[in-house]
Amino acid sequence: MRSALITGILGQDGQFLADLLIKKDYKVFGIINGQSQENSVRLLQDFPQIDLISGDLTDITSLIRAIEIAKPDEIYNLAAISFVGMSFAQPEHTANVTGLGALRLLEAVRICGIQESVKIYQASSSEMFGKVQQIPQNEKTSFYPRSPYGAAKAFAHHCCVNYREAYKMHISCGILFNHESEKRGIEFVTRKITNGVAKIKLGLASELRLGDLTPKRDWGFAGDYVDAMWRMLQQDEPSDFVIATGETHSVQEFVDLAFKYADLEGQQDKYVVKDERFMRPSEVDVLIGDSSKAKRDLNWSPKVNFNQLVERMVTKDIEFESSKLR
Ligand code: NDP
Ligand code: GDR
Repeated sequence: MRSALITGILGQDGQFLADLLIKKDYKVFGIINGQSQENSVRLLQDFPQIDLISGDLTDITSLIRAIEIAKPDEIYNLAAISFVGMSFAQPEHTANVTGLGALRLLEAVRICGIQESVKIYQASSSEMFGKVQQIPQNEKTSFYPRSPYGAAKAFAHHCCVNYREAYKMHISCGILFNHESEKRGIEFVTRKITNGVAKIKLGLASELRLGDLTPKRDWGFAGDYVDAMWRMLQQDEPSDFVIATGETHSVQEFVDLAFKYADLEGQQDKYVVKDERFMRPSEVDVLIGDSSKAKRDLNWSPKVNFNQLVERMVTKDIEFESSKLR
C-alpha cells in the first residue's frame, strides 16, 4: 500500500485529494495545525482511515516527525496562508508559511534521507503571474506577483525547481488557476457569492457586500484539479504544469449567474453593495491559463465547466443554509 502525506489536509483541496487517494487505496496521513479539533473531527467522520498528525510549516521539527511517522511515497504540500487579501495584512506571516514553509518541508525530506525515493507535489499558483506578461499564461510565462502571497508562492516555486535540479529530487509544481467548490472557504469570492445568494434566497440576508467586480479569473472545479496533482506524481520525470480551463470570466459574471441559478435572475443590483474594505492595494486584473502541456503529458482536462460550477455551488449552498433552518 502506498503512503501519502498531505499538508493542509483540512483545506478545500486537502479534502478532495484525501478522498481521491483513499479511493486509489493509499494510506493517507495529513498534517493539521492549530489547536482547534473541530474540522479534524468532521474530516475523520467522513474518512476514519486517515491518520492526522499535528504539525506546522513554521516548525521543522514537527515536519520531520510527520515524515518519520508517515514514511511517505508521495508528499502533497497544500498548506499555506492562501487568502490573497489576508497576505496584504500579514505579509511576514504569509512569507513564513507559504514561502519558507515549502523550503522547510524540502529540508525536512533531506534530513529524513528520503529525497531519492519520495515524490513531492508543490501547490504553486497562477497568482505568480500577477500582472500578466503573456496571454494566455503557460509554464514559460514569466512571473510578476501582485501580492505578498504571490511573491511567497514564487519563492516556494523557485526553491522547488532548485531542489529538483540540485539534488535530483522528484518535485513537480502544479501552477493551478483558481478552483472552487462547496468546500471553498467563505472568504473567497466565489463561495462568498454563492453562500450570500443562498442566504438572500432564504430571507436570511438582505445584501451582499463585495469589492471590485471587474477582475477576471480562470475558474475550475477543485475535484478536477486534485486529479491533476496525482497525475503529476505518477510521471517518471518531475516537471511543472499549468492547470486551468482556458476560459476567463469576471467576478460580475459569476454574480450574475449565481443569482440566475438561485431563481433571482436580474435582481443582483438590488442586493450587491460595493464595499471598499474588500478592494486590494494591487489587483490581478485578468488570468487565463493554457494547460495544453497537462493535456498532452498527463492526459488531463477539466470536466466541470463554468456554468456547471456556479450552479453546483449555488445548489449546495441553498441546501446547506436550508439544513441549518430545520
Ligand atoms: P485552503 O486555504 O483551503 O487550505 C490551506 C490549508 O493550509 C488550511 O487547512 C490551513 O489550515 C493550512 N495551513 C495554514 N497555515 C499552516 C501552517 N502554518 N502549517 C500547516 N498548515 C497550515 O487552500 P486550498 O485548499 O484552496 O489550496 C491548497 C493549496 O493550493 C494552497 O497552498 C493554495 O495556496 C494553493 N492554491 C490554491 C488555489 C485555489 O484556487 N484553491 C489555486 C492555486 C494554488 P488552517 O486554516 O487551520 O490554518
Ligand atoms: P484570488 O481569489 O485572489 O484569485 O486567489 P479570491 O476569491 O479571494 O478573489 C478573486 C477576485 O475577486 C475579487 N473580489 C473579492 N474577493 C474576495 N475574496 N472578497 C470580495 O468581497 C471580493 N470582491 C471582489 C478579488 O479582488 C479578486 O480579484 C485564489 C486563492 O485560492 C489563492 O490561494 C490561489 O493561489 C489563487 O486563487 C489562484
